[in-house]
Amino acid sequence: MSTYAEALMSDVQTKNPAEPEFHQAVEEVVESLVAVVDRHPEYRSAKVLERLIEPERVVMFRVPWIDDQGDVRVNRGFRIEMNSAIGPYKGGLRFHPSVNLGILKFLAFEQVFKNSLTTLPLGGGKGGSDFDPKGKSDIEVMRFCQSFMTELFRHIGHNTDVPAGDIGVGGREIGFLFGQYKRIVNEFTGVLTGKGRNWGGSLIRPEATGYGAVYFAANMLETRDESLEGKTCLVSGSGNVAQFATEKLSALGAKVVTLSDSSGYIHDPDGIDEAKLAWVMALKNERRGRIAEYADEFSGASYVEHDPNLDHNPIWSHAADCAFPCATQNEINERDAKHLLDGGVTVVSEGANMPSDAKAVDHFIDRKILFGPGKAANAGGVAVSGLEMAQNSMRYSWTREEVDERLKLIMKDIHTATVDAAERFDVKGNYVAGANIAGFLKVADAMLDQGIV
Ligand code: NDP
Ligand code: 2IT
Repeated sequence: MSTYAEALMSDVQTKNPAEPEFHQAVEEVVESLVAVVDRHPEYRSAKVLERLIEPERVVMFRVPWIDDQGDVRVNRGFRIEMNSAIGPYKGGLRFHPSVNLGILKFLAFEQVFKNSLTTLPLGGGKGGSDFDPKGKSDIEVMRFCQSFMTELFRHIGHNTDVPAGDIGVGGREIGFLFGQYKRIVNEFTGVLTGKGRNWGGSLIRPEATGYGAVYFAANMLETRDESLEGKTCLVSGSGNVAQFATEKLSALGAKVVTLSDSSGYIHDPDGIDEAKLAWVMALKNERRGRIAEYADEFSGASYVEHDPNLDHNPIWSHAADCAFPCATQNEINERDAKHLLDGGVTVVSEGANMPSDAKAVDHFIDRKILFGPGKAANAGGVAVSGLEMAQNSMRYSWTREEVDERLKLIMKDIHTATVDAAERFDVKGNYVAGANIAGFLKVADAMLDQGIV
């Protein structure tokens, strides 16, 4: 690392103690940008990087609610408004017991670059709560969402900050949040994305992140004159992103053999076809059950319980051609990366945010596999959120085919921008550096234009 990067990182660590995920996300970007600030001293003198790592605003608030037993519960709510240089803050809300300030800051930081890559005018933000929707009744989730929005509403707006879903926040939660916003503000606007079809949602938004990660993998494979047809794929997670990555992979002739949740993973060597996926969707989205049940339902499939004492994640040890991590951050470490490559994987497309840790990423890059980092590979979700905002502004909606076509084009543009930036800065084939640089340049130039704010 250069002295400049070292000084910057040391400052980040001192000012933001106990935020390891934020340090990890910043360090990767700073390493990619050393060559850029060397070539462009104007970014350095205007302290663009120093300003990018400091959120424009952080809101943290109490979320009190009453459970079905009549007991008072208290959770913590957050919204990180990271950067608005190129558009209103935009990014998801995560409801998960692990949520804390550092995790949301890493997500908000990555969102700034991702949103810039989409080619749409979207700034970056992220929010959420340590509330755990698992095991809660629909009414408890509604009470929680209403309390959460009763504070959040004053900080957001369709031209200010437009939240969406992430882990633990899907169509049900967005519905409750939107209902409460509309009730308080007395305005029907596109203040959230991922809305229901009948009340301002966009077709293809539920599918967009998973489909986009698959389109990105197809774009990477095309550079080697290959396609996804006939490829065996490992997918982790079994939520929104994993489900639609699996759907698109099957549609393109690939075979998905794994899925997981926080309790463990299933391996189905016969492949998770359309009928099996429909069963998984009903299990996860309606019955809200555990993925372990898959192995009881389908003969030939096996289930492996998560073992917190293992130093690796056995889902990544199965032989395959491609991997789509679609669960959560740091689910692939260096050992997992080695297992993936030993098992024949040559394509990794990150549906989740930062699922590969720093050493795993280094391993993928050293071995020159096709590695699509989350900022580029999973940008399809927020891109279609941007298209939802455009449709809301026009008070019009595009067909499924139109939105899917735009999503494909955006993913292709992101791929091209990433490849081009890597070439221009002498790191050809490195999608991590390419995505960080391409995402950075648009935001950095806007920040230069707008003065010291
Ligand atoms: P969901 O809540 O729909 O699904 C999350 C899945 O990941 C579930 O299977 C869940 O298992 C599993 N999971 C969550 N936390 C952990 C953990 N700590 N350890 C192991 N497994 C875990 O979320 P999404 O599918 O929307 O999000 C998945 C990833 O994709 C996240 O990293 C998110 O930030 C990212 N992403 C999402 C986008 C979107 O549009 N939704 C856009 C871009 C990125 P369990 O059910 O047991 O909790
Ligand atoms: O990480 C992400 O890009 C998301 N959770 C989606 C954000 C959005 O605003 O659609």
